Amino acid sequence: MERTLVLVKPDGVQRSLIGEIISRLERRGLKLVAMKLMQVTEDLAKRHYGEHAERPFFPSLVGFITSAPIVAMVWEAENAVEVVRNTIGGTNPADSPMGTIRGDLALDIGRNLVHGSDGPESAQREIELFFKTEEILEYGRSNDSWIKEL
Ligand code: IDP
Ligand code: MG
Repeated sequence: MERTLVLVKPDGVQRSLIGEIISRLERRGLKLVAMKLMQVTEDLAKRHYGEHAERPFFPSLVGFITSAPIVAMVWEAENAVEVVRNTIGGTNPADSPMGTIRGDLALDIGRNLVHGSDGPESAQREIELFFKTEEILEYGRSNDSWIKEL
C-alpha cells in the first residue's frame, strides 16, 4: 500500500487547524499509520526541503518550518500521494479550488498550512527523515471494506 508524508505546518498548529486537517484526510478514507507533534530542527528542515535550496524563498521557508511545532504524519492508501495532493490543493492557496484544504483555509503561498509529498520516491525519502520504521504501524480497520472494494 502506498504511503505519503503529511505535515501540518506551524501555521496550521497555531491556527488550531490540526483536527480540521486530520479530519479531512480521515473522512476521505485514508489510514493514519504514524503521527507526532514535533519541533523541526534546521538540519531536518534543510534536508526535507533540499530540492528548493537554491530558490530565493528557501531561507524564509526553513525559518518558517522551524519557527513553531508541527504535526508529522504518515497516511496510507492506494495512490496515497496523489489523493493527498488533490485533497490539499495547489501550492498557492489563492489558486486552489474550494473544497481543498488550502483553497478553503489559506490565502498565502508562504502560509499554506500543510505539506504532502509530491511523488512515491519523495514520499519514501521524507517518511524516512521524519519517522523510524517502528513508529509506523500496521493495523486493520473494521470498515476497510466500506471504503475500498477489496
Ligand atoms: P508544495 O508544498 O505544494 O509541494 P513546493 O513547490 O514543494 O510546494 O514548495 C514547498 C513550499 O515552499 C510550499 O508549500 C510553500 O510554502 C513554499 N513556496 C513555494 N514556492 C514559493 C514561492 O514562490 N514563494 C514563497 N514560498 C514558496
Ligand atoms: Mg513540494
